[in-house]
Order: sequence, then structure tokens, then C-alpha cells
Amino acid sequence: MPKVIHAACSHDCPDSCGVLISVDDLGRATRLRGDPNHPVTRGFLCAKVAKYLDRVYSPGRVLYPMRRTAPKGKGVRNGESPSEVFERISWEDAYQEIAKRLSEISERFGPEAILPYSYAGNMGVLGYGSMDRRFFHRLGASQLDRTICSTAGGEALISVLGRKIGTDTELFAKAKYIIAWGANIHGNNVHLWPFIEEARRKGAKLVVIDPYRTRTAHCADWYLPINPGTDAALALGLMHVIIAENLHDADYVSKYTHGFEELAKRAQEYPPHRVAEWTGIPAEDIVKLAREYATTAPAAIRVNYGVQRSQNGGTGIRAITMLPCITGAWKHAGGGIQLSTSGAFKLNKDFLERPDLMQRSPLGRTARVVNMAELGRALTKLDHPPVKAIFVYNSNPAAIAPNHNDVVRGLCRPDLFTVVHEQFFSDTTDYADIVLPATTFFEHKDLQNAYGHYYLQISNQAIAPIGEAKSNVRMFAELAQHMGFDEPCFRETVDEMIDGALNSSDPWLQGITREQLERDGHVRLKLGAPEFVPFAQGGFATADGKARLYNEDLVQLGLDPVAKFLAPTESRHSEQARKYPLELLARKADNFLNSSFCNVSSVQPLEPKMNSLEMSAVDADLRDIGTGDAVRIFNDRGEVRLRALVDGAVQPGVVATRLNWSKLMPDGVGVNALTSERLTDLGGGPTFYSCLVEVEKVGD
Ligand SMILES: Nc1nc2c(c(=O)[nH]1)N[C@H]1C(S)=C(S)[C@@H](COP(=O)(O)OP(=O)(O)OC[C@H]3O[C@@H](n4cnc5c(=O)[nH]c(N)nc54)[C@H](O)[C@@H]3O)O[C@H]1N2
Ligand SMILES: Nc1nc2c(c(=O)[nH]1)N[C@H]1C(S)=C(S)[C@@H](COP(=O)(O)OP(=O)(O)OC[C@H]3O[C@@H](n4cnc5c(=O)[nH]c(N)nc54)[C@H](O)[C@@H]3O)O[C@H]1N2
Ligand code: SF4
Ligand SMILES: [Mo]
Repeated sequence: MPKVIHAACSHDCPDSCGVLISVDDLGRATRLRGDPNHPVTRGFLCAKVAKYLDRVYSPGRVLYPMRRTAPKGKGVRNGESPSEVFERISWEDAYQEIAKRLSEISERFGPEAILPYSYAGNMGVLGYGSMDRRFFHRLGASQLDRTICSTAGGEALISVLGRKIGTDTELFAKAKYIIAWGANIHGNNVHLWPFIEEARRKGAKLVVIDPYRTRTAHCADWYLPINPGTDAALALGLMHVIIAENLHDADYVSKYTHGFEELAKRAQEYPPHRVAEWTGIPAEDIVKLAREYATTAPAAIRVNYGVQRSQNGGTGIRAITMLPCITGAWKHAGGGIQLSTSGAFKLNKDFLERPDLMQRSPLGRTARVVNMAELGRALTKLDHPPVKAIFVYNSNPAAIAPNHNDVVRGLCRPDLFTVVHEQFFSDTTDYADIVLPATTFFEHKDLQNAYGHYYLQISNQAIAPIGEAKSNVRMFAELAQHMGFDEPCFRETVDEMIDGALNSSDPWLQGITREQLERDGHVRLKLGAPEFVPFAQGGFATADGKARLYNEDLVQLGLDPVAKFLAPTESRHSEQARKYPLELLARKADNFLNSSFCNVSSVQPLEPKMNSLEMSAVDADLRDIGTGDAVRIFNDRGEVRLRALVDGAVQPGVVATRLNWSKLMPDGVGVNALTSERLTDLGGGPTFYSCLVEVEKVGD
């Protein structure tokens, strides 16, 4: 009889699915399926994780610690033997070599010359950030500002609501009007879809606002293609109409918001005809959307991370977040806005990460902070001290970081010591001195939170690690021993760490124990009443409990305290558009997860558009390009070669492609060769979707 183990998908996805893994007598996983008892993910998995056995048992897994024997930049081709690039070494040799090199670098250049580089390849609570943070804090290494995904939107949301929470996913089923705003629900957040379908069966209208005609847009009642990076203008235009026509909720506004006067004044500057010029959305549609949104209840906005990947995306999210605050949509179960629910999980981070272990200078200064969205700059330009070692885990920067060519120039430096802890021979291991094998979520235990619902889960270990793989927690704990770090926290067990994480004073976590999670698999946060309707009666997480329509704290950051639209430096409205007239959307694939899954051969056929550049017929004709033609996409930062696809997915002026492993691309260069290290207005995030290019036809 196979055993069935409860786990939780730890990939970087809002859904955090409950997973059931069947394991046979020989300890082999034979099947996985969604946990039917999970109230949000309800028994189904996305197409890529449904094929997870192929990923866990892939012949491409890193099985042992390995040391480079070939020059840097020579990589392991997907699925091929690593023996021409690396030699197998023991864990003991790997630890000794890493400890020696890190100690030498630390002595000669100071510990800040060491840079950890990680993101959410593993979004488990321990796997994402715990023993690793303790390790680097104790070492005194540079601190990494983990901005690559969500800081612009997160800080924007907090600047209005005070906390990163929003409409309960399950309550979307009660909405009568739903706006998917920069949210690729079918691709990236598929477990929200059944709730939207339920709402639509009961008569709800679905509107999609996205410059790319996603699958969600195809299914929508109304699709509004918007020019990239102009969402703040649209939101202000909607507020213009809502306020001018007295459709706002004056009672809610006066009781629960701060700064309405200033906002109303600003909104006057955004009449629909003016907003239409920026956004490309006709003025009459702006008026219609404003009226429908403000007069239908409950009205829910699922704004996702698309908006905040443009240069002024922080302000875009701020302005959108204000909409339910002025219409009072928060009053209704099924109204409001959801960007992320992650702020609901206030686990004991100080215990997990131990910032108190950080070495301080005599003046009390903690280690310098390096923004992960500026990795190219950090590796090629940073001084005092220069980065001499980079330790990568949970991330594949040679594929996902902007300004790829500078990142690679940095990673090729012979004097840079690079360690990569990975499940696969990724783009980044192609530059590693040492590669260490990492477990998947089948192979270790963890606690799992979510950014798309309010359930905490336990993910049990289902199978023994493949090869000599080790979890992040175990690897960093053992490396700490080799560095001579003798604090007891480096010897804690996984269960002790989970218990410590749950030991939080936050009321929403009270009474939730590891034993309960182990028994039930998932537990809903203690959000009070069965229906969680935050802000129905104000209670925003700000100093005075009011939503901030005017936020004076932003002045210090050089921003307008009221939302204001500014066109990105790279957009059709800017000077640079004369040289590079096309706005590139360097999007994610619907069936990969950032650069994860790109290499799994059974998943690859799900993405037939992978090496395509989607173009409008207008732009293709102008350049004498037709579907199937080889094209060169270029700007001052780099160039990429793809095949043109004229399929109606984008409007004139916009082109789109998808993220992939660089080495799986025709020329070995991925789309981030084109994107810049320019940062967002808020939160220091990357600007993947503010990127100008030109396209030309090339011979085959
Ligand atoms: N299948 C799959 N699922 C994923 C991921 C994946 O790679 N693949 N990635 C995961 C991760 S890390 C994240 S952060 C989430 C992100 O999930 P989403 O928030 O959905 O993020 P994106 O796909 O970046 O962008 C969403 C949409 O915004 C659109 N967009 C781009 N620019 C603009 C703009 O200026 N305005 C507006 N209104 N829309 C714009 C894009 O075309 C895209 O369709 O998904 C997670 N889930
Ligand atoms: N052009 C463009 N670039 C983008 C984006 C985009 O939309 N367009 N999206 C951005 C966004 S939103 C994000 S979040 C980033 C994501 O960037 P990353 O966080 O780098 O995400 P992945 O590409 O999924 O790579 C994660 C890696 O971690 C490894 N991994 C998984 N689990 C573990 C583990 O337990 N231990 C260790 N050591 N390794 C593990 C996986 O094998 C994988 O190679 O990419 C960003 N880059
Ligand atoms: S990637 Fe997302 S949708 Fe797919 S199984 Fe994991 S959590 Fe669920
Ligand atoms: Mo992300």
C-alpha cells in the first residue's frame, strides 16, 4: 500500500497548493495530486506541477557537490552529464573549501565582500529565509535587499492600507464586479479562477486591464488593453469620473480615509480625454468603467504584480489601491482589493533570521545593503569592498536578473568565488566554482505560508533526498559548523525552527501549533469572523486607522504625497522612443515559473510560443516582418534573436516575449539582455516592463 504524504508546493506562486504525494514501499514517489481538502486550492494542481515527478526524478538533477574544472562560462547542457565541466567532490571537501575561501576573503577584504544571493525558488518559511540568514548575519556579509519581485507593489499597498493584506480569495465568489488588473490569473494564479467563475455564474462581470491579451483576457467580459506603465493615469482618471459624478462613498471616505481633498484636487487633472491619450483606452470606456465599478457591489480588484514592474509602478499600485477606499467597496464581503496576503503571516522573523547576530562596526553600522535588482552593477562596479564571493541559492540570476550582459560579465570575473546551491545545472551554475545539490519540496520538511490566501500549511518530507542533496537549512547549518560558528541556533532541528516561527505575538497566529498543522495539513489564520472583510469599518493598519490617500512619508522619498502619473523613462511617451520605439513586455511563461521548469522536457511542449516575439500586424508590416521570420530585438544593452509571431496578443507599439533559461534560447541569450537595472519609484524594484527596443528582420 502506498503511503500518502501531505506536502505544500513551495514554488514562488500565490497559490501555495496543498499537495498529496503517494510513496511506494521502496520509498519512491509514484503520484501527486492536489489536496481536495484545501479550501482554496481544492484538489487540483497547475499543469507544470502536475508533472512534478518528472522534475524530482529528472536526469538533470545536481546529485553531488561538484568543483569546476572547465573555464567559467562553460556550462552543462540541459540533461547532459556534468563531467566535462565539474568534478565530483565530497560534502566534506566542499564545506572545507567554501569555509576556507570565505574566511580568506573576509580577512582580506572584510566580510561585506561576500554577497548572498537568493530569492523565492523555495518559498517555504524555513527554506526561503532562516538558517541562511543566520549564517550570513553571523558572517557579517553584505545584506541583500530582496527587491526582485514585489517590493514596489508591497510598499505601495502599505503606503495606503498599512499592511500587505487584502480581499479574501474565497470571497471573490461573492463579487458582482471583478477587475483583473495586470493579473495573469489563468497563468500565474490559477486557483483564483474557480472563485471568479462562481461569481460569474451568479452574474458578475469580469474586466481585464493588461497590455497583453492573456488567456484571462480572452475569457473576460470586457478586455481593456492599456499602454504599459500608464496605470496610475487610468486609476486617477477613474477617480476623476467617480468624484465628479459623486459616485464615491462620502460617509466611508470621511470616516476612514485621510487626504481625500488633496486626492480629489489631483484627480481633477485627469479628465478622461487626457487619460485616453496616455493609456490608449478610449475616454468613453474610462467613463463607463468608472461608473460600473463605482455603482456595482461587491466590486473586487485583483491587482497583481504586472503593474509594479514598470518604472512608476509603485505609484500605479498606490492609485489603484485607493479606488476601493473612495468607493467604500471594502464594506462588502467580496469587495476591496487583493495584491498579496503575505502580510497576514507575521511569523517570528527575528527568531528565524537572527539579525542580532549581525556584526556591527564600532559606530553601530550594520553590513551594507545590496539591491538584488542591481546585480550587474554590484558585480562590475561596486567597490569598498568589491564583491569577491557570491553565494547563490533559491535563485537563478543568470536568467532572471535584469541587464543580463552585465550580470554575466560580473559572473565571469576570475577573481569572483561563486557557490551555487541548486537542484539543476541552471544558467547560474555555468559560472559556479562550486555547485551544491539541493532538495525539492518532496525531500525536506517545512512550514508554508502564502501570498494568495490565508492558510498556513505543513509540508512533510515524502522521500529521501535524491543523490546527496541537502536542504537549505541543513546545508547552512553544516557550513556554519565548518566556519566555527558555535551559537546554539546553528544546531536547531527543523521542528524546533517551525515551533519558533509559530511563536509569534500576532493575534492571527494565536493557538496555531505544529502538532495541529501536522494533523490537519492546513490551518486558517485566526482572522476572527468566518468571513474576513478587512477595513469594512476602517481599521486600516496606519497610525490613525485611516487609509492614506495622502501620505506625507513619501515626501522624504522624493515622491508626491498624492498619487501622480509620470511616464516611464523608457516608454512611448519618452525621448528614447525615437531610437527604440517599441515597448517590450519581457513576461513570464504561463507554464514555467520564472526560470524554473524551463528545462523539464515534459513541460516544455506546454509553451509553444517560447521562442517567439509577439508583434502587432502594424509593427510587423512596418518592418516587413511576417510570422515565422527570424528577428533581432535590440537596444543599447543587448540583443536577442527570436521568431516573429503576429497573433493579435499585443497592440501597436508593444511587443512581448517570455522568460526562459538563457542557454535554452537560440543564441544562448535570454530576454533580460534587454531589460535595465533602472529601479521603480517605490521599493527599489526592477523595471522589467519598462523596456524600449527596436526589432528588425534578419536572415535565417
Ligand atoms: N505559470 C506561472 N506562474 C507564476 C509565475 C510564472 O513565472 N509562471 N511567476 C510567479 C511569480 S514570481 C509572481 S511574482 C507571480 C506574478 O504574477 P502576475 O502578477 O500575474 O505577474 P506578471 O505575469 O509579471 O504580470 C501580470 C500581467 O501584467 C501585465 N502587465 C505588464 N505590464 C503592465 C502594465 O504596465 N500595466 C498593466 N495593467 N499590466 C501590465 C502582463 O502582461 C501580465 O499579463 O506569478 C507567480 N506565478
Ligand atoms: N524578464 C523578466 N525577468 C524576471 C521576471 C519577469 O517577469 N520577467 N520576474 C521576476 C520575478 S517576479 C521573480 S520572483 C524573479 C524570480 O527569480 P528566481 O527567484 O531566481 O526564480 P527562478 O527562476 O524560479 O529560480 C529559482 C531557482 O531556485 C532553485 N531552487 C528551488 N528550490 C530550491 C531550494 O530549496 N534550494 C535551493 N538552493 N535552490 C532551490 C530552482 O531550481 C531555480 O533554479 O525573476 C524575476 N525576473
Ligand atoms: S506552482 Fe502554484 S499553482 Fe502550481 S502547484 Fe505550485 S502553488 Fe499550485
Ligand atoms: Mo515574483
